[in-house]
Amino acid sequence: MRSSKSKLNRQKIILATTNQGKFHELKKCLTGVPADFQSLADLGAREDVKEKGKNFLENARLKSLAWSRRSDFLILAEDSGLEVDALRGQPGIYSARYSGPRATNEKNICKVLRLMQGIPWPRRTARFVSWAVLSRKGRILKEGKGQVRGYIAFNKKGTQGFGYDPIFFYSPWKKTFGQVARAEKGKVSHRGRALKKIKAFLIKYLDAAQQENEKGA
Ligand code: ITT
Repeated sequence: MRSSKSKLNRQKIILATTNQGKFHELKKCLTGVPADFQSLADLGAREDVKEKGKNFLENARLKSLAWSRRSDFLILAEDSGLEVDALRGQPGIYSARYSGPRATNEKNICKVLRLMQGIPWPRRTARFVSWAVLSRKGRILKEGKGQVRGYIAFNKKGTQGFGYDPIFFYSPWKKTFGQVARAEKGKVSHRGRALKKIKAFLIKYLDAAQQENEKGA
């Protein structure tokens, strides 16, 4: 008979990110999934995974697989970033560290606004992209991509969210992502869209695992 401890373990999902803003959004996007979400700190993780990939998908796979080899839990990792058309797709995969090794959200935003000076509204188009990868024990179970289009605002607006949210203007709402609550953002965001596919998969996967468990009990 399987122990109740192993049952619990099977329902633990590690949201493998070092970014607190991302962690809370991932958790929000997965509301309704019957699992216990934990952070990398719960894995006792010390060192980070090097993001050596050429694109978001490669980096998301690298992170998810690396953490999944270090534990038995389901691991969800995500790689995302901002692509600005007038900057030929920058900052892209370098979004987190765009302003250098000691980058902060504030410095990254300043750099984008500086490079965008004098660029008129119609040419300020941009998109956020997200790739989410769920894996377990070194095997990928599901991948999901999401994106959302918007404009780079002339100035920062709003204090919610994280990263470039205060300068990402979402036209249908006439607001930046920095001006909306987490749950609202998740309905249209790149992350929310990528996570929809993962969420549907997880609900079926956990249900099947639960049934297996009950059969074996
Ligand atoms: P982990 O790799 O540990 O998950 P990270 O912040 O380094 O944390 P990424 O490498 O995926 O994650 O970089 C994502 C960066 O892109 C993030 O730090 C922000 O600067 C930006 N970004 C991504 N999604 C965003 C969002 O929803 N709102 C604002 N900025 C976002």
